Amino acid sequence: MRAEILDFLRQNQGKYVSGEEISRELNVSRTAVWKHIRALKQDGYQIEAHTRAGYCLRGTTGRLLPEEIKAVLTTKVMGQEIYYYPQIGSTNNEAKKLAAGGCPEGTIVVAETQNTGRGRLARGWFSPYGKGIWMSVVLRPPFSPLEASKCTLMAAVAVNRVIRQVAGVYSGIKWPNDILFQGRKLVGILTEMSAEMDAINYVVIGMGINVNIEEREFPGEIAATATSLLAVSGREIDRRMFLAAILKELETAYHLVQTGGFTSILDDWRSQSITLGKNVDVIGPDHRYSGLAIDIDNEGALLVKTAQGVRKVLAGDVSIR
Ligand code: BT5
Repeated sequence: MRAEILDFLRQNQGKYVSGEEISRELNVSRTAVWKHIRALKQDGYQIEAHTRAGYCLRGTTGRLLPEEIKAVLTTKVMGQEIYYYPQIGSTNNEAKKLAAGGCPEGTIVVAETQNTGRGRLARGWFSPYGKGIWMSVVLRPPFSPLEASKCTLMAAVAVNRVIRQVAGVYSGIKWPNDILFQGRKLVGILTEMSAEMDAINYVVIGMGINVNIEEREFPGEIAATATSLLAVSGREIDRRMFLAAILKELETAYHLVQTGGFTSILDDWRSQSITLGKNVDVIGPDHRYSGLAIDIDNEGALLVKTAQGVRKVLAGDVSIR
C-alpha cells in the first residue's frame, strides 16, 4: 500500500492531493494514509502536509531504498533481490549470512552507514551515513576456488569503468583491488569466499565507494590518503543511478567471465592499472621487498621483478614508490 500511495503522489507530483482523495482512490482508510505518509517521510521523501489541501510530494528520497534502485535497474541478475539497511554492522557479514542461507545469485545488501565496516586484515572502513555506496553482492561462480580472484579483478574493472564513464573521473586500479585518483583511495573492495576443495559455495564482493563525502569529513588517519567523487569532481552524484550502473557493468563483466572471456577482463584490468610499470614495495606479514611490477597472471597474482628474479604476489599490500 505504501508503494501505491507513493505512486499516487508521484503521478500528482508538485500538486496537493487530499487524504480523502487518496483514501477513496486507493480504497484505504484515512488513518492508514496518514500512517503511510509518515513512514514515507521517515524514509526521506519530501512530502508537504497541509491541513486542508492535503499532501504534496516535493522531492524524492535521497536514500538507496530498494524500490528506488529497482526503478532504474536494467539488470537480469544483479540486484534482483535487495536487502536495505539504514544502518548495519557490515554489509559483507549480512551478505555472507544470506548466501549461507541460500539466497539467489545477484542478491545485494546495501546500507546507508556501517558501524563496523571492514577492510582486509580486520582493518576498518569509514562509511558515513548516506554519503557512499556501501554494498555487498553475492555470487555463485561455477569455477574452482583457485579462480575466485577473477571476481575481484572483474569487480575492480566494472567499478572503475563506471567511475570513468558516469562520474567523468579518470581513476585507476591499484593492485589488488583499490581504485585511486591521484594517489588517493576512492574505492575499496573486499572479496570473501566460502568454498569446498573443488567448488565455490559463494563469493561476496563488498564495495566501499566514496561518493558524496566532503574532503573535510574524512577522519584524520585517512584524510591524506582518501578522497571521494564529490571531492574530485566537484559534483554531487545520484547514488541510485551510480549503483544501478555498477550492477549493470558487473553483470556484463560476470557474463563475460562465465563464457570464457576472462582474458578481455584481464586486458582491461591491465590497461586501467596504475600499478603495472611502477617500482613497488611489497609488504607481507613476514617479508618486505621492492621491485618492478611487470604484470598480473591469470590467477590475479602480481608479478614483481626483483634482483633475485620474478616474484609472485598473491596477497598483501603493495605501495607504489
Ligand atoms: C579495503 O580494505 O579497501 C576494502 C574495503 C571494503 C569496504 C566495503 S564497504 C561494503 C562492504 N562491507 C564491509 O564491511 N566492507 C565492504 P583495505 O585494502 O584493507 O583498506 C582498508 C584501509 O583503507 C583502512 O585501514 C584505512 O586506512 C583506509 N580506509 C578506511 N576507510 C576508508 C574510506 N572510506 N576511504 C578510503 N580509505 C579508507
